[in-house]
Amino acid sequence: MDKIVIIPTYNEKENITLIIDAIFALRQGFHVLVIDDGSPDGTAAIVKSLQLKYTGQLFLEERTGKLGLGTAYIHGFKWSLAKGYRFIFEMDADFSHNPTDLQRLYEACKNGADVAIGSRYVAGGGTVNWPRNRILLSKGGSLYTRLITWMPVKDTTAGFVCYRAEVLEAINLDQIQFLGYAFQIEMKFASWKLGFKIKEVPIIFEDRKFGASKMHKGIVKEGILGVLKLRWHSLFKDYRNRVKNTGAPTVFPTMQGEDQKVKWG
Ligand SMILES: Nc1nc2c(ncn2[C@@H]2O[C@H](COP(=O)(O)OP(=O)(O)OP(=O)(O)O)[C@@H](O)[C@H]2O)c(=O)[nH]1
Ligand SMILES: [Mg+2]
Repeated sequence: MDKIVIIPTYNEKENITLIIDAIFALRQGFHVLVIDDGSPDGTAAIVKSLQLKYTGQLFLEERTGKLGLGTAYIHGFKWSLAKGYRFIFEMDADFSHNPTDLQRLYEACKNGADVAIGSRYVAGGGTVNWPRNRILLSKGGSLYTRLITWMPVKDTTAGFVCYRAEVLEAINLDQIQFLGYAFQIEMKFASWKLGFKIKEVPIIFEDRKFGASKMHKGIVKEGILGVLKLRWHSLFKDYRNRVKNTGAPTVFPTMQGEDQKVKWG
């Protein structure tokens, strides 16, 4: 029970078999957990059929509707902690993240980092085939986040990450509020505020070739407001204590908890 890659999916039938096969083809002992939000295209059924081939290494959690990337990951984090995994990865299904980079993130965590981020914006990192407006949005978002929060991370919206289990255990996951890019920013912000060591590992990020993007204006809006909220709460509302796990057991399974999120005061 060493390492597990969490892949959230919504309508990824063109990618899901290929990405799962690619991870197991590495033969580096990664297990995979897919969190599917009732994809109408039948992504979950494909995963179920692959489970026969990858028994005991490929897992599926199904939720009833599109509940967002953030709550999918929180669900996956709790599931993975409950099973005892020590290195827990976030990765997209659409090949924007190259499976061969998983081992580099793992090694960074093995060699001293608590959180290893696959980063587009450190030397050696970059993007391929991404439209100019997406690059601008992503780079602008990262810069904006750094200006407001002073967080020492270059790629703040990155979604290719390895967390040591200790980090996720230390965070009160029920207090993570956001869903889209802001979720990625908040996880890094919480890790940093709790004093964990974050390392950025350069990666080349490629635009998806198959399937449709789930990106929409609401995600950007949540990011812009969310960063201000994080800063405000860390200045005046004791964010650090709020997000620290005080030892109360995290509830699992979380389907109900996801609907009953604690609202920020
Ligand atoms: N379970 C679940 N997965 C989601 C949800 N929204 C997106 N995903 C998955 O999260 C991953 C990232 O979503 P993408 O649409 O690729 O988002 P993105 O990478 O920001 O956008 P693109 O660059 O346009 O691809 C993919 O594996 C999606 O299938 C959701 O609400 N629930
Ligand atoms: Mg994508």
